[in-house]
Amino acid sequence: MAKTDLFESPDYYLLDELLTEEHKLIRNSVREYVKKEVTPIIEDYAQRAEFPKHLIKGLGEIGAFGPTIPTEYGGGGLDYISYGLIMQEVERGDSGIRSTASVQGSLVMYPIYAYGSEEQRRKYLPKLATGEYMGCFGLTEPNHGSNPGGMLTNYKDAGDHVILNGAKMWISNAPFADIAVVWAKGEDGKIRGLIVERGMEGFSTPETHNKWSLRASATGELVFDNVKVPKENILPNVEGLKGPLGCLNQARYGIAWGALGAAMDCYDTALRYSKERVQFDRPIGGFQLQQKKLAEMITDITKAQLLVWRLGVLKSENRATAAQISMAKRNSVEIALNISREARQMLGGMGITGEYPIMRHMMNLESVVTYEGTHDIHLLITGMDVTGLNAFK
Ligand code: TGC
Ligand code: FAD
Repeated sequence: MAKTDLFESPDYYLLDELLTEEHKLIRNSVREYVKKEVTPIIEDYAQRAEFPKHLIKGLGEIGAFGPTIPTEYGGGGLDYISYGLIMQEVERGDSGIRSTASVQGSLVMYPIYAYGSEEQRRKYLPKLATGEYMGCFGLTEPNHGSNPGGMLTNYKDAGDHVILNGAKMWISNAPFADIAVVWAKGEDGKIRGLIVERGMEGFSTPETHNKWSLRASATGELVFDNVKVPKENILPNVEGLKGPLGCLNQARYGIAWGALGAAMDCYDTALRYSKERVQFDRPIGGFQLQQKKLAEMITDITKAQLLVWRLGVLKSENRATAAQISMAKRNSVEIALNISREARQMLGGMGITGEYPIMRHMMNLESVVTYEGTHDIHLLITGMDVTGLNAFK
């Protein structure tokens, strides 16, 4: 049954005053889209573990694919606050839908824009911006997740093309993607990005099943068995691990805002429920223990909103560091997970049902806290940044 979306966004410190009219317009139009198109159907798709493919066109129309890519390539030409607000609103609907948008914009369009040739930009970006083409990003391998530098996927020179071999796993959008930006080692041991197209012989994308998290997002493997990739599909302007990690900066930034959207939805749901649900002849929101939960939730949301807003300003000025982005990604996901767990308890038994979005957000966030760098990896990035000492290896 389609659900009515009563979401009201918390703004305890009047942070709307920090936004321009354009920011608010973008945020509100995405919010309306999510209320109309995503929340009424998302629970059913998540329960069935199916990606709602019909949303792709609309996501392209609201500018969720490549908001910061220049308009001449079909992107939105927007600043980073706008990008963040779009991700916040989309993830308020569902982290899996935000994943699709993050991968498309930050992990497929961004590397083609930042590292690609002019021909590659013109060939792929406009179609990716509308959703006519969908993309995925292959970095993680079965034996190389947190340590992507050890990857085994490799390519060998064969004249006008290269021969690609190896496998990637846990790849969002893989089962339906038209193209994959794949990171692989050349014979010189250097990592480069290749655009692999669906239909190339030896390239397959088996779907990953039985996920308890991000059920409305399609995840799969990328398998390369002597795939002939034309040399013109190699991204010419980057080599080394900084290529994929540069893309992750973009996506992690989007998650820092996105996870807050999920947190806000859980808080808003719990707040409303606490005023309506009566036990011992009183709304449960009148009990101190429930108020403690709500007060801590809104405090955490407000602090995180300030952090991502400031990060957005720095990012728009090209001054945000990778370590600052790590801190914000980690913080937003941590508070969102805690809020989802507390909010679920506030709904009692109803909290475990699909009548409310909280349990879905909570389960989704278990992926968000792992992908794009795990919680602990981001902590180590902060640790290394402040001490100058590397605790990874
Ligand atoms: P390290 O030696 O530190 O660095 C290698 C080179 O990369 C440079 N670099 C960065 N460049 C840009 N942005 C960053 N954030 C960067 N971090 C490092 C670095 O300066 C160096 O450059 P150069 O010129 O000297 O070569 O690398 P390391 O091997 O020690 O690894 C460091 C570590 C652990 C932090 C890194 O590998 C890491 O972040 N691991 C986590 C892996 C990860 O996040 N994977 C995500 C896969 S994609 C995904 O999850 C998509 S989910 C999408 C969705 O559905 O929403
Ligand atoms: P591991 O690296 O094996 O880590 C296991 C544990 O060890 C973690 O707790 C980790 O924090 C800890 N650990 C590792 N190294 C250290 C260390 N040095 N010090 C202390 N602790 C350490 N990848 C892509 O390339 N593209 C995608 O589109 C994509 N989408 C994904 C979608 C989903 C739903 C999921 C779950 C994952 C996705 N990933 C994707 C992969 C994701 O980025 C990895 O799962 C993540 O980077 C962690 O790698 P791993 O799972 O191999 O865990």
